[in-house]
Amino acid sequence: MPQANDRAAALLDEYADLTVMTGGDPFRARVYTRAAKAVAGYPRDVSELTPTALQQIPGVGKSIAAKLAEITVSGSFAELDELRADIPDGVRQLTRIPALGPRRALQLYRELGISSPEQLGAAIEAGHLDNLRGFGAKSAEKLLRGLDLLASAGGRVLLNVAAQTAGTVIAAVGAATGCLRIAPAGSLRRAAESVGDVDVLAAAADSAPLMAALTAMPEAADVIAAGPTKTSVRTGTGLQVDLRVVPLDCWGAALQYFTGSQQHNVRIRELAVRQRLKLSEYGLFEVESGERIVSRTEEAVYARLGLAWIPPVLREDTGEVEAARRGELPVLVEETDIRGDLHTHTNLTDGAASLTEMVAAASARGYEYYAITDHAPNLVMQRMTDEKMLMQRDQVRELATLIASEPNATATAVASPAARPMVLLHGTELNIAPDGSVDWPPDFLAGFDVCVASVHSHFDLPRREMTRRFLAACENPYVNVIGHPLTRKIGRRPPVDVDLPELFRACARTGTALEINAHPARLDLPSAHLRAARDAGVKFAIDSDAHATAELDNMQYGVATAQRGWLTADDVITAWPLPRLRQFLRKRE
Ligand code: DGT
Ligand code: CA
Ligand code: CA
Ligand code: ZN
Repeated sequence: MPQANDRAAALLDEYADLTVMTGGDPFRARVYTRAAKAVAGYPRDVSELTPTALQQIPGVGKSIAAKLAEITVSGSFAELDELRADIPDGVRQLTRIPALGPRRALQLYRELGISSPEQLGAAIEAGHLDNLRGFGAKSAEKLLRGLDLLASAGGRVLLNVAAQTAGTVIAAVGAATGCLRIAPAGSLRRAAESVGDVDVLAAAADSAPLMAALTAMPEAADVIAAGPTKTSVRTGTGLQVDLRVVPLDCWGAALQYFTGSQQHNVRIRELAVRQRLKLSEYGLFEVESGERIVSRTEEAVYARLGLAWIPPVLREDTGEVEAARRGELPVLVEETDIRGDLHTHTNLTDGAASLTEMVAAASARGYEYYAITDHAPNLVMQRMTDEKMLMQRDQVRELATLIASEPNATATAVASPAARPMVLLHGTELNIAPDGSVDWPPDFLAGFDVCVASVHSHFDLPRREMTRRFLAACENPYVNVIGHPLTRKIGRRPPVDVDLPELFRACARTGTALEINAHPARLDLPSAHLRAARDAGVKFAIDSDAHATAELDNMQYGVATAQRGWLTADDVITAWPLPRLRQFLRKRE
């Protein structure tokens, strides 16, 4: 996705936040939030579009198009600059604290002069919030928890942000004279759920042109360290990039070393020592003679240690070394195994694209089946009604007929390069109420092909009630998938408190799948819980939860999360052929 789009989207978002904070029209703010999402997900570079072309972006009218044009020219727009002048930047930082909305952030600023997360922490400790209207003891406690979460997220970024930065670096450095090989390493290569800094490894005889290419990048705002083997820069948004350059004959050993994790490397090195070998980023050496045995490929390094090559997603020292020694590594689910997506939205609720646009984009991915699952009525702000849902169902059925009769239709709304027509499923994303009930009665639910059910409110229920709530949802014969089960947002919202073993047992017993939500801010169910769930008999739906056509690509992060949980294609219902999936969806029989 073009970087100009992300920058423009961030500014529109900031404008929406500041509008709400200054008591402006919340509807106007929502228009900007929606446009920001659409811009971020738009496949073409907004800085290269004419005002007319900009208005083709969903949710972008004349006035927002003008602002986007202004952003391209000046890096900002006048109305935003005006609002910025009223509110210190730190106050907007406050809104990044989970549990603190824009209005209450402004209240803290106006009434107590608090203009940064640090000042907020100090004010809570000093008891300054105790007598503030609308802030009870409970909310002070929540705010402290939110501050902790913000701090522990530290400077870490989400996987997609790291991947994008790595992509830009690899394009620039890879084009430098003498670059023989280049690849991401570190936590990004392992697809960890957040990334502290981006590690890139390159091979070249002379590193100078590669290092120069890195420091010359417009994104390299600061050069932290510059040397012949390692150069580190920081981007404008504060993300560090470490570039290491090694001779080609050390490539495999260096890639193994810099991929980590550190705990995995410690384990591997112990194994080497026991074989009177020494492993470093330069190669695997015989201790006695000092002779280098292997270093060119990772496969050779692992093989010489008596191990099968271990996929980077498994290198966390959670049993992978032992499994590799015994030849018992799992055959991990791959992105090419994925046959469909069971959780996606359109602009009927909070998506940025129309039904036909989403279906066309899904079809272009070659899916065998695809479910549209817009929000259900109890999420009030989405304004869903029975009528709207039924009307959408008619549209879905019509579109399905069209695809079936014209699988290669290009003149019509759906462009499908797939030889086989994609099957459309009509579904919904239900809301699990605190008592475990969902939006509609059984007879209405029976009309859907698939139901995802998610927690979207009352995140703070005590464990016993939360567990009962999930169990009731599992018992509902129409609920097929529990969406983003822990409802955490990485670095922003903690997971709900639920008895996981009990939830897993209920899912297995009732034939309810747990989602692996692929959105990089969610990655939920988190990989750390997947093995326990699988061992309890749970099946998983890897879903994009796409709210824009470009977000269908997030599937890769869901697959990586599943891999980090050691899952195979058989564990994943969205990797199953349609007949097997349909049977699973008929849980009530
Ligand atoms: P991050 O950046 O916090 O998301 O996590 P990593 O795993 O990318 O960590 P990073 O960037 O500090 O180092 C990249 C890899 O390099 C790490 O996974 C293993 C290797 N490495 C770096 N320093 C050491 C070290 O002191 N000892 C060992 N065994 N390995 C290291
Ligand atoms: Ca790193
Ligand atoms: Ca690093
Ligand atoms: Zn949801």
